[in-house]
Amino acid sequence: MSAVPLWVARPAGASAAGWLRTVDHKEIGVLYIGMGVALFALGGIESLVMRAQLATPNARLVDPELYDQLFTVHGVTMMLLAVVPLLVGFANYLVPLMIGAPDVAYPRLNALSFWLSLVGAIVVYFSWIAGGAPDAGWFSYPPLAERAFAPGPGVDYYILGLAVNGAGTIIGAINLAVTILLMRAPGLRISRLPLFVWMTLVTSFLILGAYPALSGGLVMLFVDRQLGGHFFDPTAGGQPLLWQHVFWFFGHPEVYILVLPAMGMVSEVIPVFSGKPIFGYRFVAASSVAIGFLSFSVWAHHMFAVGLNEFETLLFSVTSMLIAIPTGVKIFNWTATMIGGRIRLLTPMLFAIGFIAMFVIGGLTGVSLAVVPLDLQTTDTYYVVGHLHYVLFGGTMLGVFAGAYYWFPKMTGRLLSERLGRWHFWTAFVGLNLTFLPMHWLGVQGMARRMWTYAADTGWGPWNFVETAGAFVLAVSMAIFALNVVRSLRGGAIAGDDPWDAFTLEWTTTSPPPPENFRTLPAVTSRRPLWDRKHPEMRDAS
Ligand code: HEM
Ligand SMILES: [Cu+2]
Repeated sequence: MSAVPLWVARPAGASAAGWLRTVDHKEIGVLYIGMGVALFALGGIESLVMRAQLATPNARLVDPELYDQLFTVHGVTMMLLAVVPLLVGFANYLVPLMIGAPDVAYPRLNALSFWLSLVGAIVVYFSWIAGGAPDAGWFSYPPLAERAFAPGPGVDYYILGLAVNGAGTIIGAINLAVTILLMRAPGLRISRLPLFVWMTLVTSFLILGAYPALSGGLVMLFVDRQLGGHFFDPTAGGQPLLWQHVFWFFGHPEVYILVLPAMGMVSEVIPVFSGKPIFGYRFVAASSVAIGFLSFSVWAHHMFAVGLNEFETLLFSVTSMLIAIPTGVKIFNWTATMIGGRIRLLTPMLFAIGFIAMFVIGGLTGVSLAVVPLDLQTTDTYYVVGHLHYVLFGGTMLGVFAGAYYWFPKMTGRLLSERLGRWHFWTAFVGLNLTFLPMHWLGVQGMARRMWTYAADTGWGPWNFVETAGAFVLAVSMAIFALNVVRSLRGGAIAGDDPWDAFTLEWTTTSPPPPENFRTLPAVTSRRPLWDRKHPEMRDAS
């Protein structure tokens, strides 16, 4: 045994060249997470500029053209370039460790995925200095996105960037799915997979179903813009609505691509911090599969206002409401896991509980939007902006923070500070509700989304001011997290292998794990292999 921890001697750790050529899943995971954090910061800055512009009526901080670019790039960033890499990064790092594998199935392909994703993001951002960022919204509807209305290169950078980024994401999904299906430790049957791994598996299939639709649509839009095509051009017999169908066939599953992994993280945190196995494991896993299938059957709920026929309206309204069932199953199971448990209210658990509460709000407003008459009143208003941020910030991001506090010690060997963690949680919780709750009221009062300013006599000023104040509270909250990470990396408490008294395989190896992940693997005879080793008398039979 050498005195120097093995990870210090890693090839990548020492040099930039090492990071460029690494094919280790943990290091690629770290690269992905780094990319996600950087883009999340950019998307956050864009949102702060928008919120500053909207703080008071008749503001002139940015002009309408810039505002269009800001909401477009913010949407693209958050939906595709920031949070997907964050989640894929966690999956990359954790899945092999949680299934007792030395790496992913195709390590070199894994590096390719990451670099394609990053290059795609850079191409999108390059548009800022190459003649103007895209400005047709994150879903880039034609004819607005056609050359006649968006003559600058912004939408072309959007197309090229997302195509390259999407190729990376698709390859990454294949890699994760094959890894989970073929590389599990002996005894780790599918029915014993940790739930984060389950949800990563479902997410991988969602990516494989959804992203190719986006790629195909992007190619068609590119043909329209650059090669004289007319796919979406109504003046030449094209169909603008075709884009909407193709885009939302991707776009709705994308929401679950962002939400399911976060649900998976919460499904790991809640049982450990309740000192109990998850309640209804099979239902939690099966409901993920159900959500996966259903998510491909709801896309036109984004299109109720375009004039669908009665059958389509009814169909997409009903399927959208059906999704509430498997989602409700999960909420029920998490809550039932907590009931009667020995709850340790540490930071990961705080974020997990916050996730449930906020996701319920976002889910309920989602169901309200599936009610077609209500949707027709509120579509393209701030009600929708409020809804989607409860799902994606209140849901996904709080889930990611739960996972970040939970697994940071495994990845770095250091614990994050609980005191700063609590500050981070409560400022995030207060900030997000201040920012996003009043949006529902403004939306119902008629404030349209994507408006760059508003008149004083609308009366929308005060709530907008509250929202902007909330957004800056959120910014402070993110700064507290950054401080926490930096301080812990410098001198946080040493974590040890298993700081949370956890259940699953990743906690049996050192923190951080050695290059080969495991020196010895415990026998897997249940869903909680580490728990069984610690408490042989309480071994469960599943
Ligand atoms: C950091 C806190 C955030 C703030 C303060 C914020 C704020 C905003 C604002 C002001 C808009 C523009 C509304 C409009 O003019 O229509 C917007 C749009 C949007 N945001 Fe955020 N946001 C945040 C985080 C997120 C996250 C985490 C996601 C997704 C993971 C997200 C996804 C979106 C999307 C998809 C749009 C719509 C863009 C479009 O209309 O094309 N946001 N956000
Ligand atoms: Cu949807």
